[in-house]
Amino acid sequence: MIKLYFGPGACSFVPHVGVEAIKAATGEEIETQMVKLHKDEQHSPEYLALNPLGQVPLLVVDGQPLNQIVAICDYLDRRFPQAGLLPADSWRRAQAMSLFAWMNNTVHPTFTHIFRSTKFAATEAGQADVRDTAVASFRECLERIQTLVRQAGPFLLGERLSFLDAYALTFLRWGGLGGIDPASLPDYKAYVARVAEQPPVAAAIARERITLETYTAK
Ligand SMILES: N[C@@H](CCC(=O)N[C@@H](CS)C(=O)NCC(=O)O)C(=O)O
Repeated sequence: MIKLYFGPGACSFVPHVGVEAIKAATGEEIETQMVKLHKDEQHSPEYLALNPLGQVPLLVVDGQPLNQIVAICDYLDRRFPQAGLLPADSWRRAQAMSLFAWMNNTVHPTFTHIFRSTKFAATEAGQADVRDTAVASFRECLERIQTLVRQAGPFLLGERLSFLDAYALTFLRWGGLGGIDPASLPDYKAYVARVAEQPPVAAAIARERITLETYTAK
């Protein structure tokens, strides 16, 4: 039995899209369980027993927990290659993992500095500085993704939807929350609209009850 724990709008959206794609491609029953991050459910004793890091996503396979997006997605792809969520060819897979690793180890933590600046500076002025610096870095990351989107098509890895598209969609949503107007990244915005229309992505968006419009002009 497989179960994915996710937080609405969080990075767990990446394996969540994968789970929906796998269900559609194979008919496999995979359970999804919402963790309300704003209610701190990720720090409940029951959840911490499964994931001592107190984070989503978490995949539980026959009672065994697995954390970390890249590991979860690699496992899902190897177990259900029919869903085609990562390339099968060794070189193309390595290139995909290279981009996936950058998203996970650079873009994602940059946003953490915007969203959780209190973790990175003690004073309000310091936190504002961390936030402003991180917004500028995050914008550079989004611009790199927009360049990659322009070179690729219709999806980041070409013809097939992959985990990377779900991550890219999540980053543009987060950018909106951080004050980055998606209209200033028009090709990225159009690509995300295209990604959101794909049935597994639309299913995950509906299950998480999230919208793409997160930006509000100041
Ligand atoms: N390195 C982890 C990062 C996971 C992560 O940052 N999860 C965030 C949501 S995007 C979380 O659960 N935050 C809850 C908290 O920090 O309390 C991974 O790749 O899975």
